[in-house]
Amino acid sequence: MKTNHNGYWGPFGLLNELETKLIIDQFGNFSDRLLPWLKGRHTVNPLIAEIACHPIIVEQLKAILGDDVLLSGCQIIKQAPQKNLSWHVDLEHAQWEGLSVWVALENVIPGKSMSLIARSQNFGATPEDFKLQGKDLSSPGKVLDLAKELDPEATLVELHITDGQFFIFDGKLWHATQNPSDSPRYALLLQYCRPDQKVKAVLDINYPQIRFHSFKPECLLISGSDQYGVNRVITRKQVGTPVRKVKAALWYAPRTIAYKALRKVRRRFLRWS
Ligand SMILES: O=C(O)CCC(=O)C(=O)O
Repeated sequence: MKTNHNGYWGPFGLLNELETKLIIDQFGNFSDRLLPWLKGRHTVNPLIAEIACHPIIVEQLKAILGDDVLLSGCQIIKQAPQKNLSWHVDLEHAQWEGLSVWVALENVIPGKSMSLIARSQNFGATPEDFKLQGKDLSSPGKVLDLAKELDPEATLVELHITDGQFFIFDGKLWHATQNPSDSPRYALLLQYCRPDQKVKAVLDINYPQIRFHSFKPECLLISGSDQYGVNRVITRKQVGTPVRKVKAALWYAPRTIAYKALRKVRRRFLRWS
């Protein structure tokens, strides 16, 4: 993977207001609860697969990953008013090498919604590692001070991105999101890799922990071909077929539902995490 010094690329223009609304509507058209796994919407939802294959995104990805590209996972993310997601890396990209694309859909505020530490993809450690060591990462200034100890040229970037635009980042880049407004904020996360990377299906992300399903997830071929055969690869034509939707809802999704129910019981009665 040809990464650049900063660990991110963009923002680039992609969607108009109508298109961003159509993506948000997919929440209602196919509930998250019926997905084969948390980040498996691309297997059942043709519109999301279409956006993931958008030529403007693919052109940028090919310049970084080469001609052969898979979509390993995706998620429509609703961030509640006044909520934030503290500093982290995309934990799956600690397991396999990949890129994330974040598409701003609604109520993204330029300079206030997405924060990055440029060059942090090479730190070899995550913000969670430092939190576990007792470091204070409670403000962007403190995160930057720590980052500068690791790389004096690291910088804090409050990304100037607006609804309809996307940016690409190395999965190991430190980032955080905030919604300082009184309305929900929506974004689409798309995760890509080369076909030689072995992808797993995310079951649960609870920073700094990530759990995976035991089944092999379906990855969508975005460009080129798969010469490796380490993943289950599908093409655009296979996305959202009735059989795939029924299997997602009746065979795969119940595993996530059962896991969540069990987790609730453990937390309530056994105080497990
Ligand atoms: O959109 C968000 O609030 C979170 C996106 C993100 O940082 C992630 O999924 O890793």
